[in-house]
Amino acid sequence: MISSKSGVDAPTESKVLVIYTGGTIGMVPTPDGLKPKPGALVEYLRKQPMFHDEDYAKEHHLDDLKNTLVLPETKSKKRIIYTILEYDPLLDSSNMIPDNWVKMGKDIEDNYLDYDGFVILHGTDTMAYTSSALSFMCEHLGKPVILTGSQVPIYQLRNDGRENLLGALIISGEFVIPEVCLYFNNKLYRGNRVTKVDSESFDGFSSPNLDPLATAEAEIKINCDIIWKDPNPGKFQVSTKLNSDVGVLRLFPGITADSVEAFLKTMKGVVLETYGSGNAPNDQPKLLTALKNATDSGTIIINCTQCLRGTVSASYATGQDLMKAGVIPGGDMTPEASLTKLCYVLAKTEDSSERKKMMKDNLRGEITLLKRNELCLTNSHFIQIIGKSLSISCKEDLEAISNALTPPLACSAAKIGDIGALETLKDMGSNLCLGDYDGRTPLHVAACEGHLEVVQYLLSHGASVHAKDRYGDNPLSNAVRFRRKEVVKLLRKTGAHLSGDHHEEAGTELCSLAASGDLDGLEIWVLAGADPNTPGYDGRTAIQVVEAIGKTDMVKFLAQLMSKKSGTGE
Ligand code: ASN
Repeated sequence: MISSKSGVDAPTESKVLVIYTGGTIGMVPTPDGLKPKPGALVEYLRKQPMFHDEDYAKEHHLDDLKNTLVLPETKSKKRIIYTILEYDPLLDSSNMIPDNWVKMGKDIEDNYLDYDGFVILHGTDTMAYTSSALSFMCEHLGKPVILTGSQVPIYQLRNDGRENLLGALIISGEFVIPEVCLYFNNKLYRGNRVTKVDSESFDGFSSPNLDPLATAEAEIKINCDIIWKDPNPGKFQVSTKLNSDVGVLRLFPGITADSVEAFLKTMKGVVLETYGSGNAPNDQPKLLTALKNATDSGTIIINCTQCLRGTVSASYATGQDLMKAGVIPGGDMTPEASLTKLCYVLAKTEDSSERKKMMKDNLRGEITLLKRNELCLTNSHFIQIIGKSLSISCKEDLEAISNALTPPLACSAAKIGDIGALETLKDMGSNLCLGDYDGRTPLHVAACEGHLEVVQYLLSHGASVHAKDRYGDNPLSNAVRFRRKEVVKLLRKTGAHLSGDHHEEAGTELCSLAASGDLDGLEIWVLAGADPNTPGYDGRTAIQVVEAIGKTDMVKFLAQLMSKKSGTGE
């Protein structure tokens, strides 16, 4: 429940610090265009009855305090006393750089104990970057920090600055919303979920993947369910170290591998803006190699969609290939949140796997990790959570539950090609070689799916190539059935051979593949160790079948396969 700071016992005054950094809200026309005017805003607000109650200020000696004003009584009979801290110089937010975020963060930290809430007056152009950056920098925030500004200067007759500033002051003075937020056009948004979508409309911001935290209509309605709850509460502090070796790379049709490579070379962290649900061209091996080389050398690349709404998913092969190149799926994070999260995370730790983990984690409500209806065995997060929770206790029955659940969890992780989830299960003490209720091991599943890296991982962690499921199939016969050539080769190298039944059936199978002219099928069976000289059920070999039907090209092909096979010493 979000407490309003009003109530029977609640103090009738609250204090808000307004950090005024610049932006259109305080700009005046000049021959060179709109520019902020130092000192003008506080003097303007002092003269507006809706922003300053002179009588109350005199009566309570607020006049003596520099740049301190007081709002008229709010509906809940509260006085919001606010002090304006004006920056010098005041900036058009297009001129903001990470050092400016650091200054704001420090000012919040220095004044944290003295105020109930903070309002940051800021230009709209880069406000979403600042609100995102501050959301990460402010660790264990317990008070509201609300950014706002306007599309039209507050000094003009018709403007949006008045409503925006008033709303931000009232919400920050009346409610304990422990988040960095952005208030615009009667809506309070989570700061790391917003993006500027309109340069003219008063409704200039959108939070495409998260509802507003509050709406200010006749009443101010707080959406309590989605207000951020700090999972590890602690003492408030601002992390002022940021790494600015980051950049945004937006894909476009025709982008070349060379330009991608050149860009990646200069960066420690990159937001890759991809198409649709996180897709990139996968028919240019050089481009994927450039990405893979960069991630291998420690560059953190995060995949964000160019779409305004929606999430990066693994639905398409074009997206999955990015994951294989080490690119981290950014879910439904905005590019602004992803970029500033990179600045924060890269400065927080040097450890590459820790960096990747932080980028994937939900640090401040910036990413939707799991929707309830996605709770299923093929969800990496779900598998990891179950794996971790099962390892919490070592009581006997929990251990038994863990043993029973590990195989299907590990098989599910193998199915989605998720080495991270397998690693978590292994770290929790799970045996990755156990079979499920049908005796199918993670290696069977990875072989069926053709996940070569997972097969490699499992083999290097003790998985047996000889494990048989209830149908007598081993991982090699599974890989043959689904024609996973590379997996077949790898399994053969590690000692796999066709299991009894398959070995016996090989002759007949080869004959029928030969009869139907299926070269691929023949090749994969021979790669798996089948001998084209083995007779089928009618005593003829595959070679005799193709000779009989006069397919000379296939006779050649089979002869080649056989000579390759004898070359391998089999
Ligand atoms: N250029 C201005 C700024 O971002 C735009 C605005 O505030 N509406 O500072």
